[in-house]
Amino acid sequence: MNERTPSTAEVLASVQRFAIDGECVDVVPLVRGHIHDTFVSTWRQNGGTRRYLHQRMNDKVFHDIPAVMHNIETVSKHLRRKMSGHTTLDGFRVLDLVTTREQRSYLVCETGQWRTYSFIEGTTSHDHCERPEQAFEAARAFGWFSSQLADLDPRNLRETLPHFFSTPHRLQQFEDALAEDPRSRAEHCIDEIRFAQQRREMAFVIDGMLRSGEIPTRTVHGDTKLNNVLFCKRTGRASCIVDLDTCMPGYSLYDFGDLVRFTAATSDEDERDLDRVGTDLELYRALVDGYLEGMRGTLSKREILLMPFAARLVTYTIGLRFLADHLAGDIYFKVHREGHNLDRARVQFRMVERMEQQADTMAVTTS
Ligand code: GN1
Ligand code: MG
Repeated sequence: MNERTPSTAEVLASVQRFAIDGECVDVVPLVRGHIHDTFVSTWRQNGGTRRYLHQRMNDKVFHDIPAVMHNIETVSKHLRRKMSGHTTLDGFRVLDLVTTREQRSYLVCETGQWRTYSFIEGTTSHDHCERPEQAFEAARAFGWFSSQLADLDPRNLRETLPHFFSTPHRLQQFEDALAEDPRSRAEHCIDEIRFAQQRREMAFVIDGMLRSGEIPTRTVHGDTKLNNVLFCKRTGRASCIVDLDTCMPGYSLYDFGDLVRFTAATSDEDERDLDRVGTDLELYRALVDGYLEGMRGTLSKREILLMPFAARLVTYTIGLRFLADHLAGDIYFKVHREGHNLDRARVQFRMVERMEQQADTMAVTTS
C-alpha cells in the first residue's frame, strides 16, 4: 500500500470501478479507526442520491487481504442465510458488500486494495457512550452477533492476523520491541515498561484455559468498539455491527473485555490527563447485562465469572500493543502526534489499575 493518503482524484478513480449506478457527485474522507483509509461517496441515481462507504485496506497490517475478504463474505453469507430474504434478523441488518464492475469483492489498483459497502442510512455511530442504554444496546448487539456465529464452523474462517487475541503473543511482541528499542525510547517510559512487566503472569491465564478446554474457542468479532455499532437514529436501538476485519476464532470474553475497555471508559483512548481515566461502573453493568442478553445463554458459567477479568486482561493487552508500537517506532497504529501510542498505552494501563482497585464491585455472579 502506498503510505500517502490518496488524492481526491485517486479516490474518485477507484470508487468508480465498483458496480454502482449513476454519477458520483461527492467523496469525502471519514476519519475513523487506526488502520484503513475510509471515504464516503454520494451518487446521483434515478432522481435521488445514495451513499457508499469505501475503504482502502491497510495491507501492511493485513498481509492477506483475500483472506480478510473471505472471512467477511463467509460471515455475511452465514447471517444472510439466516435472514432468509428478510432485510433484518432479530432487528439487525447485515452490511452489503458492493462488488467491482468485474464482480470481485474488492478492487486491486495502483493506489491499493479497496472495498465498498452500501451506506446504511438512518443510522449513526458514537465515539463516546452517552448513557447506560447505549452501552446495553452495543453489548447486546455484539453478544447477538457472536451467538449467531456459534453454528458457523470456525474452520471456514482464516486466521488473518495470527495470534491476534493471544496476550502471550502480545507480551512477546512487547519484549522484542523492548529488547531492540530501535528509537531509544525505552528510557523515557520506564514506568510503563515496569507496569507491563509486573503483570506478565496475567497474560497466560486465558490461553491456558483455552488449551485445557476449560473455556471454548468461539467465533468472535474482535474489535468491539462502540463506534463499530450502528444505532438507528429513530429508535436508538443497535441496528448493525460493522468492521468484520478481525472476525476470527478466538475467545468470546475478548469481545466483552474490549467492549468494557472502550465503551465504559471515562476518557478518550488517548487522553493525556490521566486523572480522567477510569471505568464507569454503571456503564460496565449495562455492558454485562446487554452482553448476557445478546448471548442468549451461550456463555458457560465459567465464562460469565471471568467477565471482569477479561475486561482487565484485554485492556492490559491493548496497552501492551500500544506500548510495543511506541517502542518499535509507530509502525502499526496510525499516530497523529508525537508520543501518541505512549499516551494510548498510559490510558490503558491506568484503566487496568482502576479495575484492579474496583475488582470487588466488578464481580459478576451466576445464579
Ligand atoms: C485497531 O483501527 P481500529 O479502531 O479498527 C485494532 C484493534 C485495537 C484498536 C485500538 C486490526 O482497531 O485491534 O483494539 O485499534 N485493529 C487491528 O483502538 O489491529
Ligand atoms: Mg477495526
